[in-house]
Amino acid sequence: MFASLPVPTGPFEIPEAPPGSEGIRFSLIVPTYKESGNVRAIVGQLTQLLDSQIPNDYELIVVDDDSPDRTWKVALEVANEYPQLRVMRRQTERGLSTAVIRGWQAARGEILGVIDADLQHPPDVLLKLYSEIQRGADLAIASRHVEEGGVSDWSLVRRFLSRGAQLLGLILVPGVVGRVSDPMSGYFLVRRDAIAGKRLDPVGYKILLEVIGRGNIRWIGEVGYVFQERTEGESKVTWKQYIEYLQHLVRLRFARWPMARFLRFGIVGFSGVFIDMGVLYILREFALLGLTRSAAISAELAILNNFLWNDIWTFGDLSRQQKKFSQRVKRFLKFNLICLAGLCLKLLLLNFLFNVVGLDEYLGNFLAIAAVTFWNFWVNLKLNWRVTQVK
Ligand SMILES: Nc1nc2c(ncn2[C@@H]2O[C@H](COP(=O)(O)OP(=O)(O)OP(=O)(O)O)[C@@H](O)[C@H]2O)c(=O)[nH]1
Ligand SMILES: [Mg+2]
Repeated sequence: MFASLPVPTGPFEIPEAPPGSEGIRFSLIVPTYKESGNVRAIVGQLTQLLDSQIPNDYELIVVDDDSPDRTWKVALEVANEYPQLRVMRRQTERGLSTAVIRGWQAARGEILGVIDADLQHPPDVLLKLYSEIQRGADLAIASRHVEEGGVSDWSLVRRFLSRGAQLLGLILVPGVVGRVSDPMSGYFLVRRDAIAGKRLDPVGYKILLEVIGRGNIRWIGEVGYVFQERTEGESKVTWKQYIEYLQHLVRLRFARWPMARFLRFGIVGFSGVFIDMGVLYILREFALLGLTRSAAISAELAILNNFLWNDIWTFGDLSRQQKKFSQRVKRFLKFNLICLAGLCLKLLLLNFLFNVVGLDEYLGNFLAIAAVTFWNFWVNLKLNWRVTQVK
């Protein structure tokens, strides 16, 4: 019997060139956990299919997490009959996404892929995915939400959860989730060079999000498929996967969040508080102006202060590219508008948190300020200090 493949260690990073002497065209990972009843069938079907198209130029890698039903052992037996099959048995790590990456790290292919072991992903779709990559796609995804796609017999609750998760993803990381119709798909192929050398940081089940979020993916192809019912073994999806999914979205959000810039923006905002308070004090104590007038003047001066620092420092690299006086004035006016909208948003939010949620008013105020800071920053980055290419 063959020995199992050594498990790669260290960071989750795919090497630029395949390990060992010779590369091949295609490596397909089949992650398994308690799939002893499926592994023979899936390997048989995949081999038949790939032998007809790219004989001797592919490999299948079963990555099993030391399943108690000894899936790895069954897979090793099957490997005696199928020379293209290699088996990796992981005994220290666990989890679907990391299993796929460990498999890819050991893979020799130029094109890397993943398919479920439980026959829910119809094998024949693989050739369509493969031809998408041949046509030039960096990533080819089997999708339930394009033509010819669907789910066979899902309950209303499961459909709802699946779509809800997608919507949440769209809100948190539109630049990742919004690029594809089925971001939850676990059936796809990707070019090695699109993800090689990138540090992947997977949590949970959704390895595709990681590939789109951190890879260098320009062209994405999608192929419809119908998610089949399981006939052997059982699902491993529990509430834990939903929590991990959330955690993953937040990580991806911050991976793309311009942290240094945001910190500068926060510091500038903080300085504005002192200007606002200081000027208010001076106007009230020494100029003896009315409260409303004093507060309006101090707020506007704080806005001016924040604008100048943001223009010079926070977004300095961007404003230097458009430094005409008229351009600065325009930015200042826009900044005012965004601050005003932020103020309205803050009042709405505070009212909601206090009157509807029932939070303490100071806690509510603090949370509203935090939320509006994120909002202000993002809108300013996207709409105000953005460099437009149009001349
Ligand atoms: N190596 C490894 N494989 C896993 C792990 N969890 C799930 N898998 C495999 O990943 C694939 C997808 O898991 P499933 O539990 O079928 O998830 P699903 O297809 O999204 O959900 P169902 O429709 O409920 O089956 C299967 O081939 C599983 O055996 C894991 O922790 N480690
Ligand atoms: Mg499944």
